[in-house]
Amino acid sequence: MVLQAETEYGTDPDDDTRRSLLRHMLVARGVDEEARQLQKQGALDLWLSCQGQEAAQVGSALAVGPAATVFPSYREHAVALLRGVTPDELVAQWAGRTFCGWDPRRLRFFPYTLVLAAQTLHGVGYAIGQRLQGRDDLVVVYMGDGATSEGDMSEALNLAAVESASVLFICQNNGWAISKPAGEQMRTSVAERARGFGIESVRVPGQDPETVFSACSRAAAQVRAERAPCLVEIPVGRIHGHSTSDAQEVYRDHEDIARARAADPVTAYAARLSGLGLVDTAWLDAVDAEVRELRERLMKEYV
Ligand SMILES: Cc1ncc(C[n+]2csc(CCOP(=O)(O)OP(=O)(O)O)c2C)c(N)n1
Ligand SMILES: [Mg+2]
Repeated sequence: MVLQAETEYGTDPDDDTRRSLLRHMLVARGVDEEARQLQKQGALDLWLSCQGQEAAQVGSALAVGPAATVFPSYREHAVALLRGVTPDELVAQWAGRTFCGWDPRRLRFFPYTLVLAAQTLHGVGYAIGQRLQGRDDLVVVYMGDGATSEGDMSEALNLAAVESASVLFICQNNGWAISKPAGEQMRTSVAERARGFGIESVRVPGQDPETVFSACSRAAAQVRAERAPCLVEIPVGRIHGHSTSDAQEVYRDHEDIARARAADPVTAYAARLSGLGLVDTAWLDAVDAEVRELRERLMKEYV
C-alpha cells in the first residue's frame, strides 16, 4: 500500500501553525545566513547551508511533534532550532568549540552525523530498543539523497521493515551529493526504493511548508498507529554550494542555481501569508527584530 496522494492529506495546518511555520523558517534563514557570513570572516571552520530546504525541515519538524526523537544528518539547522537548540549551540561545533553542543536526550535531537547514513541505523536501533523497553515513541531519521546510496541506508530500511520499527524516514532530496547529481545516483525515486523494502512511502514537493506538514503529519500518524516504518521523500532546492568550501558554479548549471534561488521557499511563503492577510507588517517586523537580535548575539560571540 502507498500513502495517499498529495491532495488527499487530511491534516492541514491551522492559521497559528501557518504563522509558526513561517516564523521558524525566517529564524532558520537568518541564523543560517549569519553562520555563512561568520565562516567567510574565518570565525567558523565550515558551514553547510540549509537555504532552500527550510520548508521541508520546518514543515516536517512541526508535524512530527516534540515527543518524536530525531536523528539528523548534518544540515538540519531549521529542525535543530525548532527543537530548542540555540543558535550558539548550533554554531559552536562548526567553530571547533564542542563535539555536539546540545543535550541530545533533553531535546530528543541527536548529534549531527557526518558519516553518511550512519544515523539511519542508529535511529532504527533506537526504535527497536525503545520497544524492548516498553516505549514506542516515534523516531524520525533525516538523510539526503546522496546518503541513500550508502549500504547503511539499505540495511536500515530492511531492518526497519522486518522489525516493524516505528521510524519515519525523511529524505531531503536536494538533487546533489556535493557535485554528483541525483540522476547519476539512482534510477528510481527514493520513495519507490523504500516500497521495494516493504515500506510505505510518498514523495511530496518541498517548496511549500504546508504540503510537507500535511504529508508528514499523516505519515507520522500512520507510523504511530501501525507501528511500522514510513518514508517521505521531499525534493528541495539547494541555493548555495554543498558547503562553504564548495564552489558550485564550477559544476552546476547557472540556470539551475538561478531556478533554486527563484523558488526560495522562505520568501514565497512570507509573500503567501501576507497576501492572505495572515501576517501583517507589524508581525513581520517583530520576527525581523527577533532574527536581528539572534544574529547580533552570534556576531558578538564569534567575531
Ligand atoms: C560514509 C561517507 N562517505 C562520504 C562522505 C563525504 N560526503 C560528505 S557529504 C557528501 C554528499 C552527501 O549528499 P546528500 O546525502 O545528498 O546530502 P546533502 O549534503 O546534499 O544534504 C559526501 C559524499 C561522508 N561524509 N561519509
Ligand atoms: Mg543531497
